[in-house]
Amino acid sequence: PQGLPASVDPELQESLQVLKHRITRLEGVLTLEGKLTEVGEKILATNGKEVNFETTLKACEHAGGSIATPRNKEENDAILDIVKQFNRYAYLGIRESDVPGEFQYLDGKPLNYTNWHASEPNGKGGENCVEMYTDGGWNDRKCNQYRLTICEF
Ligand code: 289
Ligand code: CA
Repeated sequence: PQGLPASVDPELQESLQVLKHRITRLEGVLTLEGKLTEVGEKILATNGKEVNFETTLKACEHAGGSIATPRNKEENDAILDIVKQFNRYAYLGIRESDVPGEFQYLDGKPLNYTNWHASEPNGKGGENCVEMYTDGGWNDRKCNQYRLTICEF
């Protein structure tokens, strides 16, 4: 009957098990093909394309995700794996705030993890986006560069 939790409906429970199994298999295939990286609850993926920051945002949104945003060392390392695999810098989901030299997440919340490269950020209002170098360090950079698209889901 409608409104009952899934736990009391054996048919629905069975369907959920089948779906979970299929999703797990798909994730395994995509991971083996290097198209998907799992880190905690997040899935990271790249289409291998290099575009500017705004286009990265649109591409990730179009795919149902958002631009990769490292919130701890584990996530930074997972993004770095992709950056190294493609040997291309990538923009991150971090932007300069109204205060020159201060950076924040795209929703305006303050950063709770940073991995600035030595002497960065140094743009002081002139470099509003953030790219990841191939050593995992962050550099504030103009938003019009062509960088590897990495999305999180
Ligand atoms: O226009 C400056 C950028 O190209 C970068 O130049 C150097 O790599 C460093 O000064 C970076 O901080 C800077 O973003
Ligand atoms: Ca810089």
